[in-house]
Amino acid sequence: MQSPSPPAGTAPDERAAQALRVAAHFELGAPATHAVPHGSGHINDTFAVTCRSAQGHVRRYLLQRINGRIFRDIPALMQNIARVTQHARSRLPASGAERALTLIPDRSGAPFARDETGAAWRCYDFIEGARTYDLLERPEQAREAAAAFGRFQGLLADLPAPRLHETIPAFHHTRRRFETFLEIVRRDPAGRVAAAQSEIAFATAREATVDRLLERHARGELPERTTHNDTKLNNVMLDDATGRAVCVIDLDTVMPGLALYDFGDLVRSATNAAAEDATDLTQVVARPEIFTALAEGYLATARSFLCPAEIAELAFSGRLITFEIGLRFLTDFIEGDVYFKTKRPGHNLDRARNQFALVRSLEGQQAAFQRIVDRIAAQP
Ligand code: ADP
Ligand code: GN1
Ligand code: MG
Repeated sequence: MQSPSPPAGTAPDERAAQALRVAAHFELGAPATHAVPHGSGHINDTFAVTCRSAQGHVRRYLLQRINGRIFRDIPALMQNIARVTQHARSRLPASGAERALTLIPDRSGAPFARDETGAAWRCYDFIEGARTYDLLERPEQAREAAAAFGRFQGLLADLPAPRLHETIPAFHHTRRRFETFLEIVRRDPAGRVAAAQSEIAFATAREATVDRLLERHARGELPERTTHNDTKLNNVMLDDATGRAVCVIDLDTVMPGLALYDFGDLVRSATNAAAEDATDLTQVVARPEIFTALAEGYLATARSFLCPAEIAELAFSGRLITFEIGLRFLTDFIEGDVYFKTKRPGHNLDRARNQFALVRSLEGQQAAFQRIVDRIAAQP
């Protein structure tokens, strides 16, 4: 490619201009005329690219600069995504409204292209007439999202061997996340430990929860499955007109995992009455009616393959994954904001405080949420 990547911190319009240049390396069928930053993901740089043919036909694509600091083996990552999208497409009924992401190859037929700096980019068909939600607006959206992720797990149950690559090793290994947190606190590389004393105390006091699912997995009670592992609400597209789930997206972490990690992250991202980074913690509560919709939606599509031990841990999984992601935000704050994109000083600490407030709310409602799961699971 001709143009180097703009360095981190480059103005958004310059980044978009680079996306436009990179678009020329993919098989888009018409020249790219316009690129704008898109979405609110914390990991990749995402752009909506518009192409206009000589006849005036307009078509959009989703172009992403893959975060190469986080994903160390891009060929393996993209091999996973190619296998998963092909398999999902072959399993989804052609007549249904739901679809799989479609990768657009580069001009050499490869599933990604590298720019002059070595940064990797990929391109998908743009899913039109649908959108993602950072903050849930209606319980029906929770039901749809949870049903879509349950269906997604079901679609991948018969993915032919070999096992998918682990794109981020030990991604949901909560014990290792906890050990990393302790190590970063010990090193205090950015001099921020003093600013996070009460959050560190909150996390340290909950060490006892981190092994529960890992131990049950080690005992053979919770099976390994192919899971999404990043099931936050804004990783599923909902149809603008019908509200129905159209496509599960953000497939970077689809790999071996526990089904409970997916349900847990739905609880984390959908039950919160406030945004993930809201600083008014009085607004951060886990909404029981949303939890009910999640459990109903997820069990509607996943109960046929889940085992009793998985169903028994659904309520706990929300609390665990909310704690785990809060711990990751806190670790990143202490380390100096090296992982998640941030928009303001202290952003990761705000996110950690928010997630820990949600953990408190989930802890307080644990018995009630367990009864909700038990009631739904008992229905024929
Ligand atoms: P990240 O890993 O940074 O979260 P995502 O793959 O989730 O990146 O993409 C960021 C956002 O871009 C999504 O939340 C969604 O709103 C939008 N998006 C992603 N893929 C598509 C697509 N194929 N069509 C339309 N919008 C998309
Ligand atoms: C990241 O990529 P995105 O924004 O959908 C992160 C998830 C976290 C989430 C917290 C690969 O998700 O693990 O739960 O932020 N993805 C990765 O909002 O680390
Ligand atoms: Mg995302």
